[in-house]
Amino acid sequence: MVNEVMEKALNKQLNAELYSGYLYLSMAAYFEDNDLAGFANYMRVQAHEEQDHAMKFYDYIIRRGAKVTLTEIEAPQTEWKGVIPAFEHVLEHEKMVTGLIDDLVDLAIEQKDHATNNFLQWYVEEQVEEEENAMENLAKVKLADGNPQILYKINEELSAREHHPIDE
Ligand code: OFO
Repeated sequence: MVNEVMEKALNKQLNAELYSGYLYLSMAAYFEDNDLAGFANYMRVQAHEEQDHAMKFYDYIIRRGAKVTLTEIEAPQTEWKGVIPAFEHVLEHEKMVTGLIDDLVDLAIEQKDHATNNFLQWYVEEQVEEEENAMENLAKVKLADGNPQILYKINEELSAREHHPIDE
């Protein structure tokens, strides 16, 4: 079983993952509204991935005999000043999430909860990928700055992204 301190912290991270999904779905809507369907698809898939991250916490909390408690999800930003500010936001957001996961790992170690520490290592690795993707995408859109042809190509490329369920 997880103790009450871990139960609270895991539920808090479940909420943070749902918020990430909400933020990326909001970005998807923003790109739809700006006729960038490929960018919108990318963010929609990202939102789906975040939902998977949340459900992984959901399942783990239950497996450890604790209770899932859903709380209010903060309203995300709805407008950005273009693709570069949007992808800068993604990178900043993912760096912040990495910090949250690192704090959770610290807490699990402090609480001598080795199983939770082990469970969280999946997220530690996932955050490396999340930041890597965010940096790559930001570099790409910066290259396209002021060049509609490159932006069009990136938009096409991002339209190919598909959702794949998490491997256990
Ligand atoms: Fe859940 O990784 Fe992004 O936020």
